[in-house]
Amino acid sequence: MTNTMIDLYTDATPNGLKISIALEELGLQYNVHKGLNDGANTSPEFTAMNPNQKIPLLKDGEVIVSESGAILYYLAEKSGTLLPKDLLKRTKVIEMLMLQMSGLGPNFGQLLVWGGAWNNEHPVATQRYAQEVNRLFNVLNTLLEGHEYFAGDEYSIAPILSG
Ligand SMILES: N[C@@H](CCC(=O)N[C@@H](CS)C(=O)NCC(=O)O)C(=O)O
Repeated sequence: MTNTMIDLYTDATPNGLKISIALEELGLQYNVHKGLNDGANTSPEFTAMNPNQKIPLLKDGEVIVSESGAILYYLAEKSGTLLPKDLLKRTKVIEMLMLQMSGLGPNFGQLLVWGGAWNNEHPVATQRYAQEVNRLFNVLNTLLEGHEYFAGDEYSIAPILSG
């Protein structure tokens, strides 16, 4: 593992916290940059690193990675931990990664916007995302049944993503 100082552009959001948890679990040193203050994420400097203008973003020397799932995957590969070696177990962790990034994350985000930030102005939209989030919570409960963590009994990036 290279020992360059990691720079984390983040904020107190669910996606941002995933990366802080992983870095702390791995005991890696890192500098934190507030990513959403005063339009920091739309500044020319930040946009040059991530044209999508979203946090979290991780800079590790020459390596610049955005998307919380991709960052967790990078940190797992870099450290050689948090991903099972066995192909099937590893694939189950990737399955959880995909489910979180494509299902839970976006739907929960929409629920917070329609139901919270926009004061439930359009109840039908809030209801649509609330239903989907509840459905996904039931899926998570089922996936946890009989297992220590999401995606099996080995600690990995899966519980960090979904916790
Ligand atoms: N799929 C992305 C989502 C990133 C995302 O939506 N970040 C939000 C904060 S959690 C953001 O940067 N919002 C600022 C904006 O949209 O201007 C990930 O998992 O990293």
